[in-house]
Amino acid sequence: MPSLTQPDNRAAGAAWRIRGRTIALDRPIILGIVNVTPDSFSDGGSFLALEAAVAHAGRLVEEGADILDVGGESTRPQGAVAVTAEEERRRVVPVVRELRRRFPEVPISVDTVKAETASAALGEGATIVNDVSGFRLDPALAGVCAEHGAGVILMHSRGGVSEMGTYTHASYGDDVVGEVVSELREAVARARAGGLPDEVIVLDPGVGFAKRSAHSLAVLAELPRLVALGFPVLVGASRKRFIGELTKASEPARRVYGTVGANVVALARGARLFRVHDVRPSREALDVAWAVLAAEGGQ
Ligand code: PMM
Repeated sequence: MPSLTQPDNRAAGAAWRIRGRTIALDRPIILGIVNVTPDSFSDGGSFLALEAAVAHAGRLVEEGADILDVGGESTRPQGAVAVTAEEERRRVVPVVRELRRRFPEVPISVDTVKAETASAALGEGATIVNDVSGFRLDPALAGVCAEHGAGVILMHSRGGVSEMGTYTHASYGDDVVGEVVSELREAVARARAGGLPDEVIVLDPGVGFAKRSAHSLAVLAELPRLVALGFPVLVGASRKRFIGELTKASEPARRVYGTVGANVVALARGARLFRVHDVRPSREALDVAWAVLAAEGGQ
């Protein structure tokens, strides 16, 4: 039975290099989610949407977010409609620009699968690209990230944007985690081929993406197998469907406690970055859990 805290993995990926700076992973790092999609802030691209997104981001920073993750294309199972690069840029770029101005110290990540959108956001001061396709969908994206010296989050998923949140490709053999790890190795190979150094790469098992609840639970339970690749690991369990299934909270906003539970166990299994909608609950829980884990072996 492996140790719950996996002390051997504690040192793995102790820092993450993103343009112009290094993020130390000697404590849990939280990415606060700023979704600028029509189902989040009414009309993406309008002044009101911009103001709402920036005000929301301000609350996330105040609650302890270390990084802001801005996305303009939904992958939600019930409403994922692929948007054009132009529409995505219209939603995301003004928000990135304004966040850079108002919170110059907070790194900004852009959640996109498209090189065009990434390039525009990186040009406005974003320093991280969060690609839920792990460089599968746009062959130009890795090169754009390399050009800008961006940090990258490579998430596991299967299929296109409109189906990756569904079960269309959720068929695995008897080792789900092995398949996820091996597909993420391929993502790392694509990153390297695009000219990215290993120090800028973070890996994410893609909870809920082409995964039924049992698959999501398996990747969280066996996270040390992903951590063993030597890259920092990010987990995005926040408000996901598997939490709703376990807690009977059908409304995503009511899945906060379940999210905290998933994040704490992921921390204990080696995750160091957490992408969440509700920052304060995870900030407090992860900081306390981290202090307990760090005291292991102490007096
Ligand atoms: N989940 C969503 C969107 N982007 N990015 C990463 N790296 N990991 C995730 O798990 C992830 C993501 C979908 O969730 P949302 O629509 O609730 O933001």
